[in-house]
Parts: sequence; structure tokens; C-alpha cells
Amino acid sequence: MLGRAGPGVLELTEVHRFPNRPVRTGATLHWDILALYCGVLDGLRAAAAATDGRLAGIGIDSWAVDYGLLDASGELLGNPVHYRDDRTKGVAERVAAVLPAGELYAATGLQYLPFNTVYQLVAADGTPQLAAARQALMIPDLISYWLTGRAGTEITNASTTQLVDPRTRDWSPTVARRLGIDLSLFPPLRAPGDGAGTLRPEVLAETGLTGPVPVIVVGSHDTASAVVGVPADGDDFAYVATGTWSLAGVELPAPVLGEASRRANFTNELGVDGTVRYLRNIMGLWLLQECLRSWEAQGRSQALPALLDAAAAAAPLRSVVDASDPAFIAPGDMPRRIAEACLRTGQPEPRTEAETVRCVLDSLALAHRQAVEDAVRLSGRSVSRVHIVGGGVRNPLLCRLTAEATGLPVVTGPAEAAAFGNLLVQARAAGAVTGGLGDLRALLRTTHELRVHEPRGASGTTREAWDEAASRCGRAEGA
Ligand code: LRH
Repeated sequence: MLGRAGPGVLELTEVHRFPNRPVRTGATLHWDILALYCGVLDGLRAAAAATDGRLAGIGIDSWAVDYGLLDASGELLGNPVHYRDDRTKGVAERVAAVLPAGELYAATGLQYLPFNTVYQLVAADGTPQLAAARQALMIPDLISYWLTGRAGTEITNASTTQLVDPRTRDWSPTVARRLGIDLSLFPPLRAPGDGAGTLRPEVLAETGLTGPVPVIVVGSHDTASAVVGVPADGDDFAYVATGTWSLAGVELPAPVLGEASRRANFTNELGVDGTVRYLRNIMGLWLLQECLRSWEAQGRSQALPALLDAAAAAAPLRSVVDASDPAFIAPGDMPRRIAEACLRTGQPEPRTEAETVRCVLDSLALAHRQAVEDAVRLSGRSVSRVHIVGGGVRNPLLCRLTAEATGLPVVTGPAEAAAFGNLLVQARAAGAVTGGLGDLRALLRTTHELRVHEPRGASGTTREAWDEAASRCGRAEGA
């Protein structure tokens, strides 16, 4: 994404897009990190062509929790393992035997997800690769290292390792020591707005950019950047950052760490400008993406808009599943797993593709509602509206259902919130714009058109109907 920002100006242009295709070798699911880096270089080449080679900055964000290991000479040791790989199966139980879940939560405030970095590192314990590793770099930090030759650990992404104390915004040496994790693997912490070095001469030569080009630290966890890109006014809002995942919650000045919060499986991820994202990770549009992939493989693919129209016409809330259920994390045959979850909870299985899509979207809307209500209850923050940002903005049925389920107005846009959040933080560091998150969001509001879905209930659903549906999907509380 090529961005332009200044007083009254905030624009993004997509100059290059490339696929991100995980690769399984043997039993292990990997990220194809060199293909991704290649895509980044192609993107920089396209940006150079569009700007006469001049860029004021580069900011990098990506999904969280995953990392690459480097050896003593700074070479990558193998492809990073994908968080959807099942190497962490059973690891949480082993960890809990050493550090009870309540203590781990009190120290880190992170929701239990089987793939949190801490579980991945424990799963990797004893492997030759980890033994040879001298440095661990989170994915955006790895890309930044290759671009600049300088290593650091960006704090918003570091907070998803479950090795950071959200009160001190620093590593938790106690957690690391008790789990036998060597924190010196991670280079020093850095924060959004810091400098991360400049592009290496080789990168300038390969991309046609003219140096020096600074790499600027942004909220390198994509969700941190996406929440900067929520165009909210004031603080009485909840957000749902939708894409492969739905991240639904509120923005707070400090973490909420009690046992009630742990049992509700709420997370305290660190945000830009000292904020905390108090949210729940919900499986998100991954459920739909995987259904589409299965149907395509069976030669039954349909255009998404037609499928969404058919889903809109299908009966509401016929069957719902728990969209936070770890049973849906791994790839493969999602329609079958959804049907099984419906049958397991005594509900009719979806009969058609449209019914399956309706089940997925009703379930996501229900999960959004539960997360928003739990966030309000547990944090005490009052909320007058819900902002939906990210790819789900392009799914009007999901946005409408979320308005109906929450009973709150839903403001949608931008779809590229993470890229806008990334751009805004860079622009501020470069002096092109000034102010706090409120000022950055005001710039977004004044330069973009937003859409509002009122909670009128076009499906004819009532609050009671959503309550009744919630009682059917068998959501297990806590870890
Ligand atoms: C969204 C996201 C989310 C994480 C998951 C691994 O892209 O970063 O916030 O939990 O990926």
C-alpha cells in the first residue's frame, strides 16, 4: 500500500498484492516467508515506480504470535511455523502443570489461545533448531531486519507472545523463567514511532528506491494498527476488527486482569500510545474462507455476492456454532466441521451452501455481540456504538447482523484500517501529521465516508431470539 498523509489528506493506493500460501512439508505447516519477503520487495519496486523512487517511510505490520529463528550469523533457521500447525496440541496442559492458568493470566493478561508464542516456544523446546537459535524475531520484525539489517522487538506484537506484563509493558522474567524460555532470544523492545533503521543498500538497488528510506516502527501487530484505524470519536465505542479473525472489544488505558476476565477468555493486547486492546479473538471470516475453499475444491464454487444474497434470504438463527471454538482453527473441510458442531448441539445441520453461510454469519454476529457485552461488563466502559473495520466491511450482511445482534448502531469502514493505522503512525513519526489517537482518527473521519447500520432488525430478529440462539451453541467459558 502506498500512502499519502498530511493535514486534511489521508490516502492509500494498492500498488501490489500477492498471495500468502502456507506450505506443509512433512507434518508441519509453515509460512512461505521468502515468498512473502519477495512480495514485499515487489511492492516496494511498484511504490518506487509510482513515486520516482522517493518514500518518506516504510511501516510493517502482519499477523501476530509467529516468529522466525536466526542462527549466530543472523541466518534464518527454517521457515517459521504457522500458528495453525498442531504442534501446540496438549502443550497448554504441560504449561499449566508448571504455571497454573490463573497465574499466567494474572502476569500477562493474555487470552488462552493454543498458538500463543509461549506455547509454540515450549513445543519447540529440545528441537535442534531452537538449540541453534541465537535470536527470535516476530514476523514483522523479521521483515524489518531483512530490509534494514537492524533487529528489534516491536511491543504491540511482543504482547501477543504471552511473555509480556501488560502493566509494565515489558517482558515478564518470572513467566519466562518458570517456563524455561530464554528471553535474551528476543532483541530489545521498541515502540510505534521509533526508528527501525534505513533500507540496506542492496534493498535500494533491488527496488529502485532512493536512499535514505527510514523504516518506522508502527503497531506491527496488524490488529494494533487496525484499531488505530478505527474512525471513532470519543471513547464510548466498541470495535470489531474483521478479517480472517474477528477481534472484538474496547480500547482501555489499563489492563483488566481478574479471574472473571480470564474465565471470559478476554485478552489484554498492547496498543499504540499506551493503550490496551481488551478483546476476544473470534474465529472470524476464516470460517467462511475455508467453506469457500472446500466448495471450490469440490467444483461447487459460487460467486460470493450471490451466495451472500442467498444467505440473506435464508432463515435467521436456524443453527449457530461457537465461533470461538478452537475446533475450527485448523484448515480443512470446514462445512463438515460446522455441520458436526450443529448436530453435536442438537441443532439442524445446514442443508445448502446458503444455509451454511447464514449459519457462519449468524454465529459471527452472535460472537461479536457476546464479546461486546462481556467487554462492557468486565471493563465498566460504556459503549454507544460498534465500529467494524477490516475486510468484513465488504460483507454487508455480516455488518447488518452485527447491528441486529448487538442492538447498537454499527459504523463500518475503512476496510483497510490496518494499513491506515500503519500510515497514520508513520506520518506522525515523520512529522506530517500531529496529535494523539483522537487526532489521527479525526483525520480518518474527515477524509472517509462511513456507513451506519441501524439495529432495526431487517431479519425480524429480536433480542430474545439472539439470547435463545446463544443458549444453543454451547459456548464453553474460559480455557
Ligand atoms: C489477525 C491476528 C490476530 C491474531 C492472529 C494470529 O490477523 O493478528 O490478532 O490473534 O492474527
